[in-house]
Amino acid sequence: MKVINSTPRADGFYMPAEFSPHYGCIMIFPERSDSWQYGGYAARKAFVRVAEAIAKSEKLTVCASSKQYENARRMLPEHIRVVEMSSNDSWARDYAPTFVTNGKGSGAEIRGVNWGFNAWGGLVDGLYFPWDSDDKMARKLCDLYEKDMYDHSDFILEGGSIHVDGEGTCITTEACLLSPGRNPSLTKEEIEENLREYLGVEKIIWLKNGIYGDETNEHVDNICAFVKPSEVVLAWTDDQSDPQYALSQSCFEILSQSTDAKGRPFKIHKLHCPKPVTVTPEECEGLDTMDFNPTRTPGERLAASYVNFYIANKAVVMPFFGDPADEPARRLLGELFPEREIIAVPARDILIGGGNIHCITQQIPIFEE
Ligand code: KQY
Repeated sequence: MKVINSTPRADGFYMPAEFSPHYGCIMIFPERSDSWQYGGYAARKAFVRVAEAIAKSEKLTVCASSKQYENARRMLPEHIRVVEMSSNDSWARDYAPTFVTNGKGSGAEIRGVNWGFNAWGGLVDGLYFPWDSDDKMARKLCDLYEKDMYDHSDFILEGGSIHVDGEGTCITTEACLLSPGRNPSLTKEEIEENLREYLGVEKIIWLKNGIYGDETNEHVDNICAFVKPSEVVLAWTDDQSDPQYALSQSCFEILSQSTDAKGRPFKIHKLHCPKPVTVTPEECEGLDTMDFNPTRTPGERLAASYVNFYIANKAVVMPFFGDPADEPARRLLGELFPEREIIAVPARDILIGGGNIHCITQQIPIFEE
């Protein structure tokens, strides 16, 4: 693996959209007992269901620690590759490389971008310490896939904080990218310049917020996602007494008044959230403490949203929560992705860890093998 001393944009590389055909996906097997209740048993089962759904239509590699390697190999079907790799937790979207490509289809070359990772805010408001093993994963995965790498590790960014349309547009949130634990010495304009250079985009759409209570400082991948160029789904509620109401309204206004990099207005599909999902005392009991503090408290609201889906080549893998909004969400995604099977996976055990299906998957574009 070679470290390239330029930027993707300068070399004609860009991050493709998640809905475009791709080679495969990376996940990380869950284990840490202050993230995943009862030692991660239920989370591992949920991850396996996500993995099986994704691997129906693309190649999947699951990274597992030396302690979990044997479990992972036994629980996952044999067509899923399992490799031993150390990490601090299981958020592939956020610290596996962001892959960029210089073309479409089988003639394309892909390269990885290694952003800096500091557990969603470092010593300011990060979610755990240390994060050094997570931070090394992009480099290790570029090596594993034999892909050259742009090293941009002096810029803090998680993959879940950006969405692109592959045609020059990036959507992100101010709450996250301008948070004091990320890149406090950079202005908004300088942050935009970094996104343009390393994602190969022309235009950044800044939403103000994401999902209420999202501990990542409100990653975009929980509130808004592209379903095709100039078409997005937006997490929504009509309940004016819900603090999410104002956040979703503000996103709607910004998106309605924006155009994408090609000058097209956005078509916005409202994807209604489930009723607030809160942590039970029993779930809290099953979580180990961190620095002598509980990681969750009974009644705490989790950042549940159906927008946190993964677009596989022939399927959309979506979370479901046992809520009346599950079925309407499944129907809407079915209408938006008529050529893909909609696979709904029970996601509460992933949500307790602080994220959902998009957060635990990182996509790899098509390349010349
Ligand atoms: O991308 C994410 N949603 C990750 C959240 C990490 C939470 C750590 N408990």
